[in-house]
Amino acid sequence: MKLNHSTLDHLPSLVRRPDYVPSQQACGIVHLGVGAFHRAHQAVYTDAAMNAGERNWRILGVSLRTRSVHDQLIPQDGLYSVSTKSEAAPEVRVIGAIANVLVAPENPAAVVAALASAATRVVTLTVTEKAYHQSTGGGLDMNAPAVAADLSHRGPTTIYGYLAAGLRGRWRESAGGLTLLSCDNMANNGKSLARSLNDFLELYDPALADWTRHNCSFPSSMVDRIVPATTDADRRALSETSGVEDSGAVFTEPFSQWIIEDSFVESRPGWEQHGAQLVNDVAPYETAKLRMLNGAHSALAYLGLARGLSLVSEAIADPQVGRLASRLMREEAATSFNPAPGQDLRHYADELEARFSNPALPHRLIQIAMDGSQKIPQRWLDTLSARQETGRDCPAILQALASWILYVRGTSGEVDDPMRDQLARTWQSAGHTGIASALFGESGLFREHWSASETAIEHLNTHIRESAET
Ligand code: CS2
Repeated sequence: MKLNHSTLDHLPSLVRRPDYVPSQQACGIVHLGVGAFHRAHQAVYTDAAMNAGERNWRILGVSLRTRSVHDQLIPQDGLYSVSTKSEAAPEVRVIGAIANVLVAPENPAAVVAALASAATRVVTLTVTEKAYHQSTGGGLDMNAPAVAADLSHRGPTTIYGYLAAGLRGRWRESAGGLTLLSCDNMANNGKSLARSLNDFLELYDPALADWTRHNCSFPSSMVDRIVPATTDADRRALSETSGVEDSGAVFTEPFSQWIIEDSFVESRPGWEQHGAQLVNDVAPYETAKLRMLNGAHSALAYLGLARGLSLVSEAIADPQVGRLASRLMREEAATSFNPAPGQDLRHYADELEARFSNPALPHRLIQIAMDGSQKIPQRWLDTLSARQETGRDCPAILQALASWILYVRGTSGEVDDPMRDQLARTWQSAGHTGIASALFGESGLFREHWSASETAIEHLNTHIRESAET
């Protein structure tokens, strides 16, 4: 049975559906980046709020690049299912929270109008690290061609161009301020968005920069749910087991966490009634998640791929790779920052190992290996830097980092990374013996994040040499 409004009441009873009539609810949120993660995370919390009786919080989704999600969801009236997979029986739930999906390049004016609308009170973002166009030294990369084009009003194509045009519309129409809630895996994601947008607006329209500083808020948030890319086999299995044909289906683990800095300028759904936590300071949770979960993920990815493995569950089960990921989390990442009172990092690491081992959720290492240059600063380099400052080394991270360095050389497969060409050029000029220092030495490409000690460079060189010999 094809999923859409008219079939909603006829779905098999094992499939949970919205307790509200989706088409009768107006939008209150614009979400940039309606990928699988958003559909399995923020949209689920918002759906739960509307199930509990809150009204008019549907989400207008925006795809910044391609039309694939639009083509999956629009013929289904925005409906899609989320299946949780574990050793227990899968649970399938239809989500009614997404009202529409705009494909930004095809209709930029509609995206700007939605951002400017007084009905929109919150803008959430899951656009991935690279869409923030951070320079390797931190802050907005004004020289990125897309940013430069938006600055000279030849856009919009970047998040900054869209937000600037939308905010200008709000200011002109007196539509009120906005909460801009970054849900991407970056350290201080809220502050970082605020700073980069402010840098952009100062050049684009300084008066608008001022209005934005006074009328908008940028809470930081930590988001966590493992959501592998959906495959055709997943969709077929869903149709066989539940009778639901759903092009927009997402498959995820039962675990879900959302910790949000409590700083909203306008109303918002009561997400905290449905599992989210509103706190004053997200930092310790965000740091633990980025350095432990994501840090271990990236290590499993590069070390696992080098050994010919393809899934996270295989890599964590591999005695050497699994032990290294465990050390990275427990001995290096967990000891690199001050936890919040009551935050039990040992228990957190135990939970993470169990989640990585979930046999029912095939999570491909290649998906995690993507965009490494954007991920390793907050996943590894911050840990390396914090521990180096207090004279402690990170043998596990150094081994993983060496594996990434070899990976981005591109000799064992296509590298999917916005810095691919720059990394390839660095490899060409520095070679095996100079690459570690060209990337992480005193004047290396990533020096703002971590300037490696001589000993660390030696360790990296040894790992690189040993790997080249095998
Ligand atoms: C992963 C994350 O793809 C990746 O880089 O490490 O997407 C990870 O699955 C999520 O952050 C989990 O919350």
